Amino acid sequence: AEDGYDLWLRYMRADAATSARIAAHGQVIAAPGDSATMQAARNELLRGITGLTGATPTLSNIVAPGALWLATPRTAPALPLKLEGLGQEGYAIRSIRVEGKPVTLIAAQGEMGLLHGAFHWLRLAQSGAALDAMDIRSAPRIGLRLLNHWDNLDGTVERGYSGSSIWDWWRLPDWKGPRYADYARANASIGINGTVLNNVNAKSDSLTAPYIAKAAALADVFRPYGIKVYLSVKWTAPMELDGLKTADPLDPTVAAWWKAKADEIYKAIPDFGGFLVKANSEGQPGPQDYKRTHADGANMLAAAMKPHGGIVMWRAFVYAHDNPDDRAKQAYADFKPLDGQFADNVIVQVKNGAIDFQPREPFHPLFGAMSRTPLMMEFQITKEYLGQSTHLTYLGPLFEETLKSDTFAKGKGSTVAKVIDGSLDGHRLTGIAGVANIGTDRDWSGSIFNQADWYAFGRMAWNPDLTADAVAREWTALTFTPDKAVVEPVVAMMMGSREAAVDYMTPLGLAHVMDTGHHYGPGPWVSELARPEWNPVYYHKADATGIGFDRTKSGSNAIAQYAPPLAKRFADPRTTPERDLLWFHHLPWGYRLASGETLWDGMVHRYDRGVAYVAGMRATWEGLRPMVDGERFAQTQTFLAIQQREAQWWRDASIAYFQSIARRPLPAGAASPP
Ligand code: GCW
Repeated sequence: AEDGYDLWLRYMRADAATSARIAAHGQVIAAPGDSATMQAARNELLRGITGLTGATPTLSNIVAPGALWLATPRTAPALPLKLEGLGQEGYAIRSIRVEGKPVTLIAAQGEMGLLHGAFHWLRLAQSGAALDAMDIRSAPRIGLRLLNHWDNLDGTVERGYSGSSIWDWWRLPDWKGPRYADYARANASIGINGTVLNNVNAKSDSLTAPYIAKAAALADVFRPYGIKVYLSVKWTAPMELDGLKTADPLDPTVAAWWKAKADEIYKAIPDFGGFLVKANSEGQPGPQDYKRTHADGANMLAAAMKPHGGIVMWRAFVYAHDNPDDRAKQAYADFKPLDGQFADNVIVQVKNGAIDFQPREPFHPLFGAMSRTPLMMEFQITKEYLGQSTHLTYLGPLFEETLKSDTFAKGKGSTVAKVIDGSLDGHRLTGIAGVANIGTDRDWSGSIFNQADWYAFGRMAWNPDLTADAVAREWTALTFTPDKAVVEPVVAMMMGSREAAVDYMTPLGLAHVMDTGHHYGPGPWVSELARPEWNPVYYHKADATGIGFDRTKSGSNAIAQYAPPLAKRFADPRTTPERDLLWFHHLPWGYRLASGETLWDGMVHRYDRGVAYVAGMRATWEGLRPMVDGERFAQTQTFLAIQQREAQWWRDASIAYFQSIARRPLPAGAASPP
């Protein structure tokens, strides 16, 4: 449909050649088995092949020529390929011959692997790829690949820009609308295997019997697709729900309460995933209120989960007290000393960016610093600081940049990806979370292009080595058409779009200059808020002498939280990557950038460059009018116009404000002043 509801699973009628190819390899589906997962795999193949070719394939238990054959060692004991190392979710796809006739075998150790393999095959079919001579093996590199919904029980979504929560709490558990299964299909198609249903700013109600029953109903819908349900919990729930006098994690009555609660949940949801906890952060209660540590708190919950195989994801996004010095240092200060103290079913969830999901931050210094603790990555898919629903700012490059960042924890090549996939320190509990951008909008994500961020998160969670470019290509082919005339320009737009947002919002390592509360437009002048680290002026520190946050020895010395080779690099503005310059240094307005221009002139040029990029995207999109259907064309066209207006607003407001401090003229060639 043209409204975006089908996401990247559109299965529109393919051109004659592609359609013939798909039919040749998928006119018979041999996928024996009655389980709900096998039904899901068969139904998806039926839906996909029928949509793409216009002809419905036949289902068969016999492997006929031209068949797609889905098999596990249980249904086919003598499979002609090795499945070792693929785990329960991985799969192999291979073109083979059965009695001399071509057959496509999708094989896996278990049915969940077959479902993922079916989605992979459909992805190739839909994007017009060759379907003969296939030889693919794929298994996820990261164990927990989760969405975090910041959905409140009243139907609102914190930092949600695409309507209300898709969880219809009021009519659950009885009414399970079709959207839930479509949500599960979309997630399974990109390898997501779990979802935290409610906001980390949690309400105790989510742990009451009625809500457990509602969560159980959702878990029932998601189970065939391999998606487990998790809940965010509020630290003081035992006090709020059952009148306990304390929430001290070392108090036996508190531990007993959580144990009973865990037992109750597992009775309703036998494969419940576990808890996510935001504690002692932004006003949320936590173990520190009782003079206990984050480890004391996490381990107490972990003990309640343990008998059931559940886990605890404990967030490291903490800033509970004033940080007159440097808020970026607190997570490391609180957590690094706890390395080695967490139970084996606890994983610490570290936000991408020591401040907060900025358009650009250097990787969080906790990655690489806690070798005895499994750490999971928390990305934000919803674009709180990147233009929210309307700006086209593809997040693939942001994810890739962070995952590829080298922590130097164990020498060169100790990338963030290797920290979180467990390979650097030999952890078996591994995970990655994305704060969802999903809501009740027809297109789920607030815009067609925001769907790409959900897609990219899933694909890169499965394989953190995928490039943003490759993922954008896939997504564009599936979402619009495999036609190069569309794919090339759209991918080109997407790939530069995040850098453009950095340019017009926070060039050269600036951060957190968005206006207060909503975080939408510019507000670098804001200075009057109660806590120092709520104010943008705290982050850019612009004054008559220069601009930037000194995180070297002469400043907060946050650089000391990085491994020595990096700390050394960041100590000197000359060896600091220019993209992070003002994150680490306070520099004179006349400081010379690598280009030879002054810092002030370079800032202005970047603001201008960001605006110009958006103008370029608009022009590119106009050229695609004949090739994109009306509704999706019009939405993007309008949103790009909004983005251009707002990039200009960002540029004008930022320059006017900083110029009032720097007292320097605009450089030659700059766009004229507002
Ligand atoms: O990014 C900030 C948001 C808050 C959010 C918090 C967090 C859920 O502005 O809305 O609260 O981070 O991640 O806990």
